[in-house]
Amino acid sequence: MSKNEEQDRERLSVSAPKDWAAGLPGVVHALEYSLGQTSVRRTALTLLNANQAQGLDCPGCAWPEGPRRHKNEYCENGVKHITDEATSRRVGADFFRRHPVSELDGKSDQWLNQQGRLTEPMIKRPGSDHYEPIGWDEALQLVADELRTLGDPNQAIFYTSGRLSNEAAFLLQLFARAFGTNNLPDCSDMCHESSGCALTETLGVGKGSVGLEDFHRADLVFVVGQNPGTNHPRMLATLEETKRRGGQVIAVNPLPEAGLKRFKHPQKVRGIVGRGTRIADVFLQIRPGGDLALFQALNMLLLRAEEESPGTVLDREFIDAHTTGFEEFAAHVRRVTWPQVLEATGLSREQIEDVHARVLASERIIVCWAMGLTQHRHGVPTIREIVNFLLLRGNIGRPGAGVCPVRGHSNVQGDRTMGIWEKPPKWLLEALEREFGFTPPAEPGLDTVNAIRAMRDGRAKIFIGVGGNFVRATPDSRVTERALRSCRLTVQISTKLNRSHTVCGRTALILPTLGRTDRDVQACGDQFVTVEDSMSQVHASRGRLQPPSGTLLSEVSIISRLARLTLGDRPDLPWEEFEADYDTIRDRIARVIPGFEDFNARVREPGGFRLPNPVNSRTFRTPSGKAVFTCNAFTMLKAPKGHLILQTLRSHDQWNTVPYTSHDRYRGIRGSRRVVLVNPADLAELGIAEGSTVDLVSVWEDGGERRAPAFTAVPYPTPRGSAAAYYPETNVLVPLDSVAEHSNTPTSKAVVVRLEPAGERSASWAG
Ligand SMILES: Nc1nc2c(c(=O)[nH]1)N[C@H]1C(S)=C(S)[C@@H](COP(=O)(O)OP(=O)(O)OC[C@H]3O[C@@H](n4cnc5c(=O)[nH]c(N)nc54)[C@H](O)[C@@H]3O)O[C@H]1N2
Ligand SMILES: Nc1nc2c(c(=O)[nH]1)N[C@H]1C(S)=C(S)[C@@H](COP(=O)(O)OP(=O)(O)OC[C@H]3O[C@@H](n4cnc5c(=O)[nH]c(N)nc54)[C@H](O)[C@@H]3O)O[C@H]1N2
Ligand SMILES: [Mo]
Repeated sequence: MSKNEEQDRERLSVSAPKDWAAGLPGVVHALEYSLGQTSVRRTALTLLNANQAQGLDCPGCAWPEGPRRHKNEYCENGVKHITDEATSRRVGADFFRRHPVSELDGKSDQWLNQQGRLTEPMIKRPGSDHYEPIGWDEALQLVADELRTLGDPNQAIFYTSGRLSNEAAFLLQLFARAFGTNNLPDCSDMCHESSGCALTETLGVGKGSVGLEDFHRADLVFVVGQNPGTNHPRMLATLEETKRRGGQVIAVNPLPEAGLKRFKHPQKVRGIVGRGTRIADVFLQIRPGGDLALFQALNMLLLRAEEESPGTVLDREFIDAHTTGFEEFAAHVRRVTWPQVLEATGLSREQIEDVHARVLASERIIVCWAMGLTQHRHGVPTIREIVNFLLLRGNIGRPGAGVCPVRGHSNVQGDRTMGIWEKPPKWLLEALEREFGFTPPAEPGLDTVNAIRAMRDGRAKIFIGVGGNFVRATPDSRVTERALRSCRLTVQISTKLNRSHTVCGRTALILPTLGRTDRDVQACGDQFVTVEDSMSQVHASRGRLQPPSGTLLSEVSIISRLARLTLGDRPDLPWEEFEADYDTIRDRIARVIPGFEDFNARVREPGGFRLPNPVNSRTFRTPSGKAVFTCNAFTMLKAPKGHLILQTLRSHDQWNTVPYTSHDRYRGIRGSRRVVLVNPADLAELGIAEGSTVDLVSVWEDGGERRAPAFTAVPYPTPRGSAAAYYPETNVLVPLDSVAEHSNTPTSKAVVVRLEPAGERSASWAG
């Protein structure tokens, strides 16, 4: 725990959780944060450009913008996120002269981020405790030389975060593969990888199938394991539209999140002065990890209903024509029993039967989900069971129905489309070979968890991060820190200072880059980049702000120059041309990636274009050519006596690893992030006083002790036996080997912990 965090804790105050989201306070809080970061003029310029057809893609989340954009198409958290990048504060050579790395390492994540935008390349040489300035040419030559001296290209790791544009992502995977490795881990490994796995296996495409217009037609929308009021605020406007057109919403979550209850549209008069729209018609307060059991119960009820009135419940025509595995699945799910389901979900039979009745009454159903499903050991089976649920009544490949994994980073989906993947499909390798004339490596590379293992064990020696904050986003912080520190070289291509700059290899480089909001001018003039949102819409993004310093290079420039220095001049790989004119990159993408034909022309249309999802024409690219019913073993999470299942989640005032303030307005928490939310009955049973200080200690089969010290125990309406605390402070508790089956995603939503009393009551505790 850093000094700042300790001080933060002294100011904790707690009030009742809110039961509505957004409205006027949302706008006020957003502008407050923004004006604390930059001038009125820069704020106005940035916000007017956000999510407009020819403007900037808001990097706040991956929810689509839709064709009819509001003049102020932004949300509170989008505003905070954009202005955090557009800040007027700067971190240059002088800053690093004043602050040695060891001192910066003691600062909180929030403090590091608040220092401002990085302005010049910096190097920390072996044995030194200071970053010092270095020229671009020298810095990139150093990285190229280090890469070339590796015994094996697979000793290098190229990490990306979903902020990367399509153009930069395409070049990065091209560079890594021309260099000879598929070591392309990305933040998706910790995020929606479970969705990708489950959907590819069952439907043939690892992406969502619905578009915004489907939400206008749906009769029933499930919002499972997701906190849209904080993490996808614009989704609430979409759900409000579903409701206005007569649809219903069912929310499934262990926590009564404010945005799931009521929404006040911040850009509509009724949202400012009215009571707002009730979002969830039904709220199922499920036990952590109980979703698989819930959907199995619903599937079991559908099968029974069909037996009672044959030909009226299931879509037999669809099942017969388009699916495989129905009989085995049906036999499997019929064996699920009520006592199991009730224990796993913590729900009552009446609640589940009520939802079943609503399902029967609904022609068109969408299921949305996010981290509450993917970051569980059985995340992949849970999502497969949701696919079973939709297949039963033909809710796939029809308007108003389908799957909707709600992505996080604004271009995390696009990066995968561009080939950022450690397991490249055969078609991609063949297409790259055809286009560029070299044979890319075929053996799979390292994902995030395996990259940490490889660095820990000395098998990987160079880490290059293009965006993101690897050391804080990943599990088992102490292990990951040691892994990074053991590298020969770590390179971070970043916009802002973060912990991955202070936990670094023997030699470390910070390469500052342009952000989404910045104007990007290259030899051939002004450039724009492109991104793909959660619903496969590909569109342009153009920054308009004066960059924070004249020396910044774009991600495309940095990757192109590094590739050229590493691989030497090769006629098949014209890096200088790519850097000068991003159209030339898009021409290559058009020839390599299916669906991008005529890319340069189509992306210049207002709003861009939508990549076709074959699922919507009931074409399933699975080995059998059909959608697949699966049998998923019944799973239940249960902590041993005296322990709790801890989920690690986001507050309302953070963006992933970067806390903006220490408040979490909707949950009624102010002044500290070191809180653990626990059911009051559990606190009583464990003999822990409300407001007392506890250490969180995670319990894992390797017997090792993982401890997050000094959290205040706050009573909160979370299901019995479970608890919640913020990420990334609690990543230290997530064991590296505790991962989801198939997807290798860390199980950040289910860490078995015990609470150890650690001393006095927090001074400011007021109950
Ligand atoms: N403002 C803001 N916006 C963001 C982000 C941000 O940090 N800040 N991050 C972006 C990114 S990268 C992502 S991936 C998304 C994340 O968006 P979310 O998935 O909404 O993020 P989390 O805070 O992890 O919240 C997980 C939710 O799942 C619930 N949950 C936990 N366990 C279970 C369970 O077992 N079952 C069910 N049904 N629910 C469960 C939690 O109570 C919580 O409401 O948001 C994106 N948007
Ligand atoms: N315990 C726990 N761990 C989790 C999660 C959880 O719920 N619980 N969630 C996981 C999820 S869903 C995700 S997506 C990951 C997030 O993992 P990451 O994507 O690695 O982390 P971020 O916090 O988004 O990265 C923030 C940093 O990105 C840099 N940055 C911002 N914009 C740009 C840009 O335009 N270009 C470049 N080059 N750099 C930029 C800035 O320097 C900033 O400090 O964390 C995962 N980790
Ligand atoms: Mo994410």
